[in-house]
Amino acid sequence: MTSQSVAPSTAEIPQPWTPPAAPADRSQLDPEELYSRDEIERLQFERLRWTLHHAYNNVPAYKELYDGHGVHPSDFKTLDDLELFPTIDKEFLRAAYPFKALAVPMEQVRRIHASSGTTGQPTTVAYTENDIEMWASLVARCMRASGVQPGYKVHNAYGYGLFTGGLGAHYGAERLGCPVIPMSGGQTNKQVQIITDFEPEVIMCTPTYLLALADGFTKVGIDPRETSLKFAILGAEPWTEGMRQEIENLYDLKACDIYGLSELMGPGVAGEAVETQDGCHIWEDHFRPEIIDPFNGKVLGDREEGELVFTTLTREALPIIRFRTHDLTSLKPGTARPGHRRMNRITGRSDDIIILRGVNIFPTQIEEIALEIDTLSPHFALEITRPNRMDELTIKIERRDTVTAAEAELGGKELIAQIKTRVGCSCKIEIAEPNTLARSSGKLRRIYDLRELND
Ligand code: DLL
Repeated sequence: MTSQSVAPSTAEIPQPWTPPAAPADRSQLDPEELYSRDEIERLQFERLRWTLHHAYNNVPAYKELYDGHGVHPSDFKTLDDLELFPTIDKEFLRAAYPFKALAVPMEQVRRIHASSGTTGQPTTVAYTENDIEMWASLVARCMRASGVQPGYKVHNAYGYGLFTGGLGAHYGAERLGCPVIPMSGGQTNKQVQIITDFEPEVIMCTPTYLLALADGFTKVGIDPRETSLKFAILGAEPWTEGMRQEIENLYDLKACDIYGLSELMGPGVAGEAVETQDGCHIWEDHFRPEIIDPFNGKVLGDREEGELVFTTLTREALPIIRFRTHDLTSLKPGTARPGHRRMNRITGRSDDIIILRGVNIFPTQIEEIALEIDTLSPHFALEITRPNRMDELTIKIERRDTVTAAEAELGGKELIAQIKTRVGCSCKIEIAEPNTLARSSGKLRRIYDLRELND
């Protein structure tokens, strides 16, 4: 598959996308939202061609990867040829930490975010001005599809900071012509007060946080149905149709899903239309999705369940080609935006990541910390429950048989503190006696997710 042809330089393949100016009437759809499937695929082909050359010519890690596999961007002659190129995953980006995967000089970078990693080392996400514009326009597109109109006040309770949720939602709301209340996460009492006083029509946060917030309203004698909220745009963690029903009934509002991941840009890769509420439309003018068999990497057809893989089509600072998300789902034809396919709700992950209140946690992170505390053994299980509508993590961990229960309790306290600082989540600890946690064929089952997501 090695190509003899000389690679056209990126200069010969001009970037096929320049960010459009915000339309005067921001409630209008972007022209690409109305493209037919054929138009979308033609655009994808052009943009993929550019992306492959851009990555190959400017990111040594891609060049090395493709040379090693005997493929070259000039082998890409039809959309199906994307399969010729190897997939990448978080490891690829981790190896390039912090800036080795950048495809543009630093003076063109305007923002840097980071996503949580498995071993404490995050991966970096960088954006040019065009990338930020594209991101804002796609979040605005999701919000508009979900019923938000210019002028609606948006209470943004996604976390601000390195996490892409806060600033991603913020720029999207501004782009749509909405005043944003940059609340960030936490401080439930304050959130209750601000929503009561400012009367926003829209809230953006994780679905479980919106449920917890309902309890905050009830505690101070306010019926959530009496608040000003009319639209909720919820994502960053898996949720179900059952939870949608519960949220809509509790608040008397319309709740829509929003999907995204840091490596691709953040929230806004896909969003749900309020009139159909039938799954997120993936914005295929900027991202090409594929579903693969997680075991052998084979590309599967629409409606077949597998692992979602994404390629960015217009990202300048950090082109991402065939990134394995580990999210399990399937693709189905578009409805409200027929040219763009929809994704089913995420049913799980092909790795064992836990998403707890929007924070990504890997058992290996806990393991690493537990191993540093000499009164605790590496034998533990993670139990996730949802009492009072908020996710809770309990770590059941065996003490070492050389120490007393009291010494192990002290170690447990240290573990809680370390996890809070290094992973960013609160948890409970239960110290177990040595050799009491269930093992099957020598392996300890790490995760017991008791949240009843499969409704
Ligand atoms: O969670 C970006 C985001 C912020 C999306 C705000 C939506 C709203 P990461 O922290 O990199 O980025 O986590 C990405 O979260 O691979 C999924 O497993 C999960 N995820 C995100 N949105 C959804 C959703 C942000 N709507 C990982 N449904 C992804 C289910 C979701 N899972």
